[in-house]
Amino acid sequence: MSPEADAVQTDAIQTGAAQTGAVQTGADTGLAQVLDANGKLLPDAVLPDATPERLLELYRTMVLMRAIDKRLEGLQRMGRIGFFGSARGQEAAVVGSGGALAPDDWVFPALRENAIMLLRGFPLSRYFAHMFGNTHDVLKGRMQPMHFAGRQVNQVSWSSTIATQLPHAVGAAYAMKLKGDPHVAMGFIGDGGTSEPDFHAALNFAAVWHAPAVLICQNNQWAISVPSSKQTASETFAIKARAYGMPGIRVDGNDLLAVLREVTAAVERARRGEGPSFLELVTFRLGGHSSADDPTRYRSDSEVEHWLKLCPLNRFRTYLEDAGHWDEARQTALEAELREEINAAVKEAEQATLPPPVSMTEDVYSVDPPALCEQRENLLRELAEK
Ligand SMILES: Cc1ncc(C[n+]2csc(CCOP(=O)(O)OP(=O)(O)O)c2C)c(N)n1
Ligand SMILES: [Mg+2]
Repeated sequence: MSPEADAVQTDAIQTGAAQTGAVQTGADTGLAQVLDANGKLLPDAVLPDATPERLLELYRTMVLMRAIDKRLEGLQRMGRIGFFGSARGQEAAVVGSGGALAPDDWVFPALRENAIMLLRGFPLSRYFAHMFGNTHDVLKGRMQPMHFAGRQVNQVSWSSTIATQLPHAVGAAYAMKLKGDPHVAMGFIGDGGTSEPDFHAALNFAAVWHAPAVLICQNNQWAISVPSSKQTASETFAIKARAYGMPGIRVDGNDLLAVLREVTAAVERARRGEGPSFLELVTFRLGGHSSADDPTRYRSDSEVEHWLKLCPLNRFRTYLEDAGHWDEARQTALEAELREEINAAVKEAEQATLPPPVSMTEDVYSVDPPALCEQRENLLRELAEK
């Protein structure tokens, strides 16, 4: 992707200038949008098929996601949790994608899509339990924080090895097809992950097998310190889908309504047996790569300020207010309600006990091999001697 192409894309998102009358859709070099930079409906905008109640539920999850992000950042800075990866700025891409799923569909996330679990009913207290690795953590404190999983919401744990989640999603989708299971697997990858061999393998197999998979690239402009312009020489990320033989769709990832509309269309295509799709959601990571990163070392303040003006929460809120579904009083009440919910969840998570160290020897074998039994006995003896 040339720097010139980059500039054009940014401009398109900022102004809605790519729109010449009809809203672009289904294109791998255009940009599907519903809202302009300020949250006003574009001329001839095609809205997603969603009730006001559903849109408000999605908005609530976006505000919750932003509030959790802020709280986790503070907890990490105080040393109360060990690691944190922000998704600030990517709320529309995450929630709009998750909003397209049916309850029994599957999610194979990368680092920043965890809020989809909350949208699909995963309890907040268990969400925080994972960040503290306590006894209520479904992963029993064995994973690094931010590697959530939830069987009850069909969300598989992310592996830190980037891009591996895409072949997993495609494999699961193919298995569903073979079994006649009418569900869809959604897999996420970052712009940086597209340079991994797993990206190629996943898209190729998905298309050849005609798997019911929806594969989503969150192009948040950076892969740690590597900008998207240095990640690929392709015109866009979405255009790569052409080479594999599946639709590629490029969407304004800070426009909740556009993401919801386009991802829903891809999910429906997959469910109808029409095969996989690849979507590029154009967005921006407002925070650092993780709590171990200092983004001021490699990117300018003006770039961040540019994207702050395109805040997905503000744009969607303006739309909701214009449609008469939202106002300042409701916003204040929601923020107070979420603060209380988060406070209660953090308190509960910090007060819960940690899993006993010996639990690390459990859950792998139905019958433990002798070597593992010996290690467990040694561990128990050492702990008793302490
Ligand atoms: C296979 C592999 N290579 C390198 C890394 C180190 N690494 C962790 S995150 C990351 C960048 C990921 O960028 P991107 O895919 O754009 O996702 P984002 O973090 O922006 O959401 C890299 C290189 C890794 N985890 N796995
Ligand atoms: Mg990235």
